[in-house]
Amino acid sequence: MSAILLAVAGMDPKPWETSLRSRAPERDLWLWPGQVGDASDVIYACVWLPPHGLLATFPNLKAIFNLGAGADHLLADPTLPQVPLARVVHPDLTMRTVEYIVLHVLMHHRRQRHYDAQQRDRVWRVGGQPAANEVAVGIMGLGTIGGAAARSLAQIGFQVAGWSRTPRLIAGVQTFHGASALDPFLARTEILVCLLPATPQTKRLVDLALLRKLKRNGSAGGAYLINAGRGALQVDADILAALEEGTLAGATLDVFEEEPLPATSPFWTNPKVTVTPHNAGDISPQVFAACVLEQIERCERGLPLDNLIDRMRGY
Ligand code: NDP
Ligand code: OXD
Repeated sequence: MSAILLAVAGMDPKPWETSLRSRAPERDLWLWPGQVGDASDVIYACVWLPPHGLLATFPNLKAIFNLGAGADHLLADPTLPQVPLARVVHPDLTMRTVEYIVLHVLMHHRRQRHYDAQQRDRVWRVGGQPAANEVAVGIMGLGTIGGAAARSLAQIGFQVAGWSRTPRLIAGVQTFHGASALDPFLARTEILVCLLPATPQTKRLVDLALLRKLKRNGSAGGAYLINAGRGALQVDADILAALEEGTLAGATLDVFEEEPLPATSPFWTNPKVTVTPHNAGDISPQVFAACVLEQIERCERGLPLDNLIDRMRGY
């Protein structure tokens, strides 16, 4: 027997189960918790936020497939089995996240929240509006998703720059890399987009000191922050302080230090903040099933898996 385990927490497993079963009815699929038989039968695991310790209970596991891009939750499990760990890399996930970034960059650039407030108050007043080519957007993280977002924003006309760990070249995008290049990158950035993985090096990077290094957006008076990477990258209290003192004119947050965002969080009611429930880049279950089954076939043919997480690097 060789079974595939599906263990997802914090969301409905049904669509993932249905997609895997319909694409591969011949395969034995076990749904955790509940439909799990002899642990030694499990060879592959498809997971999202599984409880730490769970994967270590399957002694014959050959590979782990993360349902999303960021595998920080898995890497934080001290008992994670030493088998290949792959993430999803697919245009479906990339372009959904790019949609989100473009939407929120434009929302801040066009001061949409200000016009929403005017509409609520039945006010007809036209404000000044810079062109995209007068505004500097900076993207932290120039990987699969950050790179695609940079290209899309550059195409709209924004002055786009990106910051990564190692050098990256993207046509039409000014690139910075490494810790020593962070300050010059921030100094030219009016709208900061975070698309970094959560690693020991990036944890709590977005704090008040970092936000104060951003360039003030001319028309808004403060800079803007969009975080669709991970909540661990930011210090929630410092973002609130930056909004309060005017360093930030607004923020869009898809991720938080604690998720789900507690009902008592001041982010919910802050008029300068847009909150979304970590849904910037949902992947479709059909696409996920196709990717995983392709990976399993590679494994069975003795080929190396694609899109492996590098455990030393942390992403
Ligand atoms: P990639 O692994 O393709 O890219 C990561 C980027 O971050 C790379 O450019 C990398 O640099 C850079 N980076 C990593 N560590 C550092 C560091 N210490 N200093 C500077 N740059 C660094 O990831 P993706 O683009 O696919 O996804 C990025 C993250 O976005 C995911 O890890 C996940 O956490 C998050 N995400 C969130 C979603 C949501 O729904 N909110 C949806 C999808 C992703 P280098 O190029 O040198 O390797
Ligand atoms: C993530 C994802 O990593 O949704 O958050 O892919």
